[in-house]
Amino acid sequence: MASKLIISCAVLGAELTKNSYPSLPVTPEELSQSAIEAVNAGASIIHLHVRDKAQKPSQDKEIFKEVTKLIKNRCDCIIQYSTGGAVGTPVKDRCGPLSLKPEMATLSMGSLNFGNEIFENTEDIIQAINKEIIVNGVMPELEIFDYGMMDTVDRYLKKNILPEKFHVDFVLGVLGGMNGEIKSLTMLTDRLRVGQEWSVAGISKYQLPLTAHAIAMGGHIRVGLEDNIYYRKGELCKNNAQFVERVVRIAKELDRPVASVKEAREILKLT
Ligand code: KMH
Ligand code: ZN
Repeated sequence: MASKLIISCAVLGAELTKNSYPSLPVTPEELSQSAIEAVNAGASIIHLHVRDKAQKPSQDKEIFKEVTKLIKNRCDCIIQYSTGGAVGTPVKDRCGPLSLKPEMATLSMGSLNFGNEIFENTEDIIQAINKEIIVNGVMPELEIFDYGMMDTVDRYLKKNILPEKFHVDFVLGVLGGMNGEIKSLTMLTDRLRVGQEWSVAGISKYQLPLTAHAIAMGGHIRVGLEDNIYYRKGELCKNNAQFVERVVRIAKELDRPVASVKEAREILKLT
């Protein structure tokens, strides 16, 4: 039987600007408010990127600390720091916030074209971030953008490089990565070890169909402005919570109970 549904919300990302989404939450206050609204709507994981005062993507540990404090002051949730940062962020900076020991952090499992840029994750980069994740006792979420990255996961598992416990997230629909067709998702889930918990983050138009399928397949789901700004074609979403609310409604119709934060920690073996 499928576990209860864990909803993650990627509240900001590194690529989006106020030009394309005017009410983008960027300051610590705006970001924490949006995260809290998402949690109140049913999300139990907040995938976090932050911005500096000039609204530029940042891996500044102090900003992560401030946003984390603002969120935790007002609600309990699992906070997952991005180690992807923005395209081109040096690996040392990408690891910067890990010393704050968040419950979770991302670990991208390979390089890919990211629009017209390259999101670089060489073997050295993956292993350097993985090492910092282990040193700080953080649970990684392996970000899979393309099919071959599952081979890297298998190779690392054979070599015993990865921590014992991890979560897997398929990020599908990046321009340069694997598309978000349903058959992409089923090909990827076929590669997982039995019992491995997984989620899917569908970029843009893929978000809604992948949500419905992941819920039915027993996976978990990530939504949020980092991945998609449109509630439906041509209509910008109101905020992060609106996406989470829709996932909760679909899950209810599909008879899949939504996990509380406590239950999410149990499912992910974070406790
Ligand atoms: N901003 C992307 C280049 C992550 O958060 O770990 C990478 C990213 C992945 O967003
Ligand atoms: Zn991210």
